[in-house]
Amino acid sequence: MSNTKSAIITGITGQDGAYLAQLLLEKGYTVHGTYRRTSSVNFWRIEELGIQNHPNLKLVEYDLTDLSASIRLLQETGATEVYNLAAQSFVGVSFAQPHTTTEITAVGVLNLLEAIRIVNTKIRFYQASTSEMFGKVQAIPQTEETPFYPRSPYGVAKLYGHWMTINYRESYGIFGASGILFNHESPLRGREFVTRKITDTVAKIKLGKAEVLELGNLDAKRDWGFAKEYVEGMWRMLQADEPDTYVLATNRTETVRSFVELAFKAVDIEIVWSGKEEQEIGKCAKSGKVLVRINPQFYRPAEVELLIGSPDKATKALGWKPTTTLEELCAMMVKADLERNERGASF
Ligand code: NDP
Ligand code: GDR
Repeated sequence: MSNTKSAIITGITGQDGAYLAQLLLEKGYTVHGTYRRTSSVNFWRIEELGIQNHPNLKLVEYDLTDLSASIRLLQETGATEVYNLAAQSFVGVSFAQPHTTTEITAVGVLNLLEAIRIVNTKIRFYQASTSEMFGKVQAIPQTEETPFYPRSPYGVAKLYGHWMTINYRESYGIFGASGILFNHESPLRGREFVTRKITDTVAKIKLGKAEVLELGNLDAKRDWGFAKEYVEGMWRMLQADEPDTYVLATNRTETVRSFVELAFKAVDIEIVWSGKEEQEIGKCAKSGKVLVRINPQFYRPAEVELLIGSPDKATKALGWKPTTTLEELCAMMVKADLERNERGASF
């Protein structure tokens, strides 16, 4: 039987938007993917996935900060599920642009919730919440019950969106699900995020197109999973009988330094470390050449030192489980970056 469901994905030009669109199209949905007006087109991710010309994919121009546009988006598409993935999602930039981050990442959520309240309270809503809300962590591992302590304007803005989703669930009976997702990466990750910055630079070093990888805090620990698996969890949250809050994570944490080692290992380079903190360097074990060094510019005013999440609730209630290991994920990203750099791709 064909599925006639129709969904809105805000932020289809982002990593998760592209993977989620692919998943929903495979499931027979009509997908209304929103993008912002920009001076240059920005559809490389849906092109990489080969879905840009899918007959059931409709691209809609939309900005999350516009309330009346949010209302019209719901009215004109008639969608029954909304996945709110749009955000100013880069933690580092949120310190430099706290107002913009708040307008998009916090108030934008309110715009969509208000639009649902006005247009049709039966629309199911997914909010892209984040482990950044745990910030200075109050328990290990972090679960749905762990108290929040955000450490960036981005984390604070996301906490607002998370609580508003719960508030509209409790006040108006809206099916608002909040997914507290830990870091998830892929070959479609933006190059400003640390994993992709590492895999892209390692590929360039291997190909002789870059000399050195410059990073900030190597001691930060993250729970990294594969994005394609996480969007499946988002979909499952909206198919459940009741709206709820779920953590999606792998329950494994590694330092940025370990991810650097893994990425170089994927191109057969062993890294040896010396020096401390801002003086730390990583050298090629064979040649002695410096390949990694610290640039204080990449440190943040306040850091989230350690994240590790328990996905137990999602596993029990939704049957969701991550399967790709960090080694597999890192090797997949390095391979994609080698191939892109060889063909001179600009993303
Ligand atoms: P990306 O940064 O790759 O994508 C963000 C998307 O939001 C882009 O499509 C971007 O458009 C869009 N966007 C930004 N501002 C606006 C606006 N004002 N109006 C409409 N669209 C806008 O993020 P990810 O795909 O990695 O993440 C998806 C969501 O999940 C985000 O909300 C993020 O905060 C959250 N999240 C991500 C995690 C991760 O590890 N990836 C973990 C936990 C939560 P444009 O291309 O034009 O910039
Ligand atoms: P994060 O991801 O802040 O966890 O947010 P990011 O990859 O930017 O940073 C992870 C950790 O690496 C450290 N780091 C560096 N980070 C970047 N970007 N660049 C560097 O050069 C560098 N050197 C060290 C950071 O300090 C940090 O500790 C991501 C985003 O996707 C959010 O939208 C999402 O909510 C969270 O993951 C979960």
